[in-house]
Amino acid sequence: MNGLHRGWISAGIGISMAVSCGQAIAGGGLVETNVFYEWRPSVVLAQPGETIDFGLYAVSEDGKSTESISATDVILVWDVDFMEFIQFIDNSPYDWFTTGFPNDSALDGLNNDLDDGDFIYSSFAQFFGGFAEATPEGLLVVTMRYTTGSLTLGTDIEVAATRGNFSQTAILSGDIPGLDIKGRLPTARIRVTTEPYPAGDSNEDGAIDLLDYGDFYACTLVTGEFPFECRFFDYDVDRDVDIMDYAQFQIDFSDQP
Ligand SMILES: [Ca+2]
Ligand SMILES: [Ca+2]
Ligand SMILES: [Ca+2]
Repeated sequence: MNGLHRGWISAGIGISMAVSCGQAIAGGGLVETNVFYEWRPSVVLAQPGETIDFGLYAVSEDGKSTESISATDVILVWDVDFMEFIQFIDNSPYDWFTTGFPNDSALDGLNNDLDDGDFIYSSFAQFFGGFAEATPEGLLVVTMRYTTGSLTLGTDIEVAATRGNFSQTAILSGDIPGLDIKGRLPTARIRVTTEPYPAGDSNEDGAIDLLDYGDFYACTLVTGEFPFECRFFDYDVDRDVDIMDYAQFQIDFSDQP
């Protein structure tokens, strides 16, 4: 289905899902975690007031096989000072039976207000005609549209494992009824800035070289609040300069004049 939706929609018979899918009890056996969620994009530099579409993908973890999915529950948490939720876009290549925001007012009430920094999104696969399939390349589950707010060195849209007393993020298996097969959960990181600046090039002389390396090293030693001048080196926008950033700095580094 294509289209833009703000509320809960149901294709087919009208149903109301007040209860979100809970974590499965796997009959005393090992709980498999075969599918992980992923944001695309996961790191964004944006201007204030910019609209960004974040695709949420379900990816099969072993990189080879596909995994059958019967339902997904996703808790999103974000900071309303920096990101405003606009709507979800039902643009999955799979035709979900239902997709959207269930009424959970009898539970944690995350969906009583979609603009307060949290909600739980749910989708259910078709009962007949085939479940959804998470592939190694990733199945687009849904797209979440946000607009950026105030300037920030970095803010997150986090997929949270749990929220409140009842709500849980889950991916239910299509092969084993009730089994939660979710793996690791992603965070999208967004820097809101009016100042385009070259990553890695802290003295802005057009080269990423030993002159910048001195600054990079100094930024790795920082403790406490992340300094504005270290923004050049925080490639993954998680408000630190560490080995993850060094990996990209190393790739970009040139000692040529
Ligand atoms: Ca809410
Ligand atoms: Ca430089
Ligand atoms: Ca970093």
